[in-house]
Amino acid sequence: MKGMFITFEGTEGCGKTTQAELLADYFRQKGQEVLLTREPGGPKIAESIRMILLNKDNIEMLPETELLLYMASRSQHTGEWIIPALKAGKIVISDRYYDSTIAYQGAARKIDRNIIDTIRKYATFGLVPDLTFIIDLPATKGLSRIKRENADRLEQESLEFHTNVRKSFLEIAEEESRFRIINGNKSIEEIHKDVLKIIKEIQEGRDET
Ligand code: T5A
Repeated sequence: MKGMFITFEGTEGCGKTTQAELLADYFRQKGQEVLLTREPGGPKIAESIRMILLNKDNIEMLPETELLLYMASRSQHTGEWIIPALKAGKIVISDRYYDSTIAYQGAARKIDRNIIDTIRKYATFGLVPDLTFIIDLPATKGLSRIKRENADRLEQESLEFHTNVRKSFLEIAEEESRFRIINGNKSIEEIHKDVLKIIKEIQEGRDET
């Protein structure tokens, strides 16, 4: 498989990071070059913005500021890391990308979707993932995996907030063919197998064309 942009999405503690790492290992074992990265974050400037966004002391942050900071972080990440890696033929796996903004800042913070889509197109240079896994898990179950004393600013939000995020991911998944919903209520190994099944189907489809 040539360069491909794969993203993992879902609610807090759904197991995205674990699955993104396992998939990166799978590709590396096959001899493919992989950029495994995350949002908010990645390059230095984007990681600095991440610290502002997740700092639980920043309770006064306005939804508008939050949206623009996520997009600023994403713009640097996409332009500095993701696009050059894809041009070099690498497989890029990102733990979250702009679908998280639609779910968190759109559905949960109630920012107009048209505003998000307009800024998103500019901030990402129009880059859309080739494949997006949504690891679906009830918000309560994911949150129970996170230690409360370590909870960041977003994780501290209400159960209603996180339930809206989950609902939104399931709605977004209906919009484009790049989405695959994975049942997050299974073991780590079983979910990895489900992810690999989809990857292999896509590889076979590509080989036939
Ligand atoms: N955000 C992000 C926005 O609001 N807008 C945006 O545009 C973007 C990009 C990022 C925060 O920013 C928000 C969303 C987030 O609130 P983060 O620290 O990167 O914050 O946190 P998350 O992305 O939410 O990721 P987490 O690391 O908290 O959770 P993951 O990645 O879902 O889960 P993972 O793999 O780390 O696993 C959590 C725990 O569960 C276990 C793992 O071992 C680990 O202990 N686990 C399982 N246990 C049982 N069964 C399984 N199947 C398991 N899979 C994993």
